[in-house]
Amino acid sequence: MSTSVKDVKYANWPDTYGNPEWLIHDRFGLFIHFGLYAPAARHEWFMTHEKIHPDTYRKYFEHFEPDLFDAKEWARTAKKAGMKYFVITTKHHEGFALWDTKLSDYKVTNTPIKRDLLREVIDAFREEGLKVGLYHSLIDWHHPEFTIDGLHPQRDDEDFKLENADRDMNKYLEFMHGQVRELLTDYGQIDYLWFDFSYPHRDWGWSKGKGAMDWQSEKLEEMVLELQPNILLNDRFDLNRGVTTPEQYQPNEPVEENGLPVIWEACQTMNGTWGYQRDNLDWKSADTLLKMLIDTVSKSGNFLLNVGPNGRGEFDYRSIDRLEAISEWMRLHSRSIYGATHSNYKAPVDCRYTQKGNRLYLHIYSWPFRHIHLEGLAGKVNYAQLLNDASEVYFREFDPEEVITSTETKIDRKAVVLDLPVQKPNVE
Ligand code: JFZ
Repeated sequence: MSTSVKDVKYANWPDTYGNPEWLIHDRFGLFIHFGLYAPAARHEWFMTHEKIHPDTYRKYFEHFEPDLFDAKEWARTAKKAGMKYFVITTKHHEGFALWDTKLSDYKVTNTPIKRDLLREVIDAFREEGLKVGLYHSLIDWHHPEFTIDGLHPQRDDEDFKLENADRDMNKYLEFMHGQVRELLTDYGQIDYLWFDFSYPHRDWGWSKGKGAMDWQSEKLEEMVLELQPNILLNDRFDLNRGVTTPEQYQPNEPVEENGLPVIWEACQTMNGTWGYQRDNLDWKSADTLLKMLIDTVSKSGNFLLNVGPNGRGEFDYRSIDRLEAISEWMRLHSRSIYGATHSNYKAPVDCRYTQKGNRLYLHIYSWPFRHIHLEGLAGKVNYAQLLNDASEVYFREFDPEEVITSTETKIDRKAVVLDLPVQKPNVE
């Protein structure tokens, strides 16, 4: 018996949103960025970086043919890696719809692949028991009514100011809200909606950034909750509520606001880019990624790890290598991840604690020592073992404050499980 998170008050969680218990429990998800930027293979922002006009960009639409795409394979890979939910780009800033939308011709079913790939992904992941999350870009560089701002690929076109005078954001909003309505109507239960993103404070002089007023976020939120009352939302549509999503950085401690915990999710890349980037050499090691996952859970956060499938629709071998290493670690250590939170005990140098009831998991990032001193645990440890093989770990009390665990084994990245006689129910 654990106390339900329904009873916990979170600073960023309104009663009107769905119950976030599953998200907080599951901790680990797969982010997928898949669109026309996959065959271009040079970052999902290249349209803006290279100032490519939508007419020129169209060639990627005409050549989009991920013939090796296999949603079931993606889903199996994610499940094996211990991921319990996923979030996929339905439309990124480029404006291309990965589903058979009725509101635009710029959609996957009009490309050579001709299939509703989003539906295949949702069906396959659901089948494997993962919760369904949809990423949807508020920004749209393809739609002719979306006003050109400083992030737009056409920002330097000679006549952009004239063009803006002709652009009507209200028409874009009708389209954008309509597409969100489709996504939340035609694909069964959607567990998580991940909007991206708002930048109201940006000001380029000739144009301003966009936020809640520009997206009509209140109205959007109302529609979303009406269509999917149990849905979870992130906070990037600028209403100061919903899952907060620090991007490509790790907070220093559990996130709090006004003394209340905040539901947060670190979204992280494997190589610094979200869309597939062939020539990227910036790959994090599997070890680093696992440390990031552990670090996140040790601060009561979620970890959303990205994969950018390539233009043939496959996870590239460098992503697969990492996911396989993560799978093996998770097979042996996921008990220290699912349902775990931060601990109030202070972890030793280069270690992290995660805790679940009276189980304290000591994650040792590297093993430079023979002994590890655990502050504040004297008289509190009943039993200690390695998590990977349940082998006993020797410990003794050192002074009134500390416990020492000691082992000759090389236990890099392994967790030591400490059983504490705390009068809390064991929720494992
Ligand atoms: C956004 C996208 O632009 C990017 O392509 C990717 O999809 C990522 C997950 O989200 O990037 C952002 C959004 C917001 C911030 C930074 C990057 N931010 O608020 O600092």
